[in-house]
Amino acid sequence: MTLGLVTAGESHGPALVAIVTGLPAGLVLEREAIDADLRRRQQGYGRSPRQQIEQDAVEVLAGLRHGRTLGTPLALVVQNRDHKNWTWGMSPWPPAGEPTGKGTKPVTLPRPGHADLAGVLKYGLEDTRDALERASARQTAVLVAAGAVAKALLAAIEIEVAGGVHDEDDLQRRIDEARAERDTAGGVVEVRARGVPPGLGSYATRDDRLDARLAAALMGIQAVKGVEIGEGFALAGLRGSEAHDEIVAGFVRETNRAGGIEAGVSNGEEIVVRAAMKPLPTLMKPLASVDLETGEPGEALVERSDVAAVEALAVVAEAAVAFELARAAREKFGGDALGDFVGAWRAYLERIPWQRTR
Ligand code: EPS
Repeated sequence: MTLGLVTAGESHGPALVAIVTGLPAGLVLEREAIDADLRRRQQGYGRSPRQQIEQDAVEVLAGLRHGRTLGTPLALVVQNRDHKNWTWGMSPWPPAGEPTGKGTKPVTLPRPGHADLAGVLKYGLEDTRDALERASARQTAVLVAAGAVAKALLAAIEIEVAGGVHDEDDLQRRIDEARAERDTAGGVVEVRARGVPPGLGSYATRDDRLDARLAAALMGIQAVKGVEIGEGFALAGLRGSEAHDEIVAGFVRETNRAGGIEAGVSNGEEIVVRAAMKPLPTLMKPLASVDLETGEPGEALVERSDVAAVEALAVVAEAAVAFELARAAREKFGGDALGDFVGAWRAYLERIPWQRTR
């Protein structure tokens, strides 16, 4: 048994949904901790006015009783408050009555950089809204809720995960400049995980490799175009003698250029991963496009959007990394009941001669 996650939900549909499977029974979840992460994701420099409409909060429909997991699938819901403005346009069933509110007219001018064109071609759609609604980064809200659950499981084995913006000062200046020019900006975020013991992930098959799994988890987030583990790309320019982290007493390292992972397995050092976010594709000064209906050149769709969502990505990346680490820990330590999971972790730490230093 391992952790599983499936999400559903459109940006302006009724709600976002996540189902988390494989959680041990007996894990205490705190609603306030989940909602605090949802709030963190909504904050940040450069977000759209949409964030004033939404006040994300988690609802639990299954898998939890009196704040403790039951060992059964956990069903999480985050409502889209904005849906009330889209009830006709985003009605799951054929809408009754005259078109009213937002999303009533088909969008036929795809934005370069968004899912609009690829989605329409791939799925045989006529209205890019049928593609862009699911591709929207709105769905990261429910990933953050699932990540908060994963962080609770990791806390039981003393692992802490924290995400942040890599270069915050520079970011604010770049966002201000982009906004003034009706443009958008991207940036780099970093996630660190402390207390990860050696031995999560495996070199046995490429699907087991922790670095490959973390990279996939980060790449799975909207607008991420690059991932780096530890010193990543910079390592390519170093000599072997400069690049690797020497092993000292206690089987620990004085440097951590590998970012806590060697051969796809955690090595007991802090896990350090970075993700690069491209500038968002909805531009107030739009790029060239072609009308899907007429084939005539035009300008891409302009609609309310963020100037940048890099600070939000830091929270989302933290959630994605936490979920993947929790999944790897569940594989390593098993446990249908939380006590079994924690007991296996304790026994493992007694067996290995590793000294936790960070
Ligand atoms: C997004 C466009 C904006 C963002 C949205 C992601 O939404 P809207 O078109 O409703 O203004 O605000 O992100 C969120 C709603 C969120 O909660 O993060 C997009 O096109 O990806």
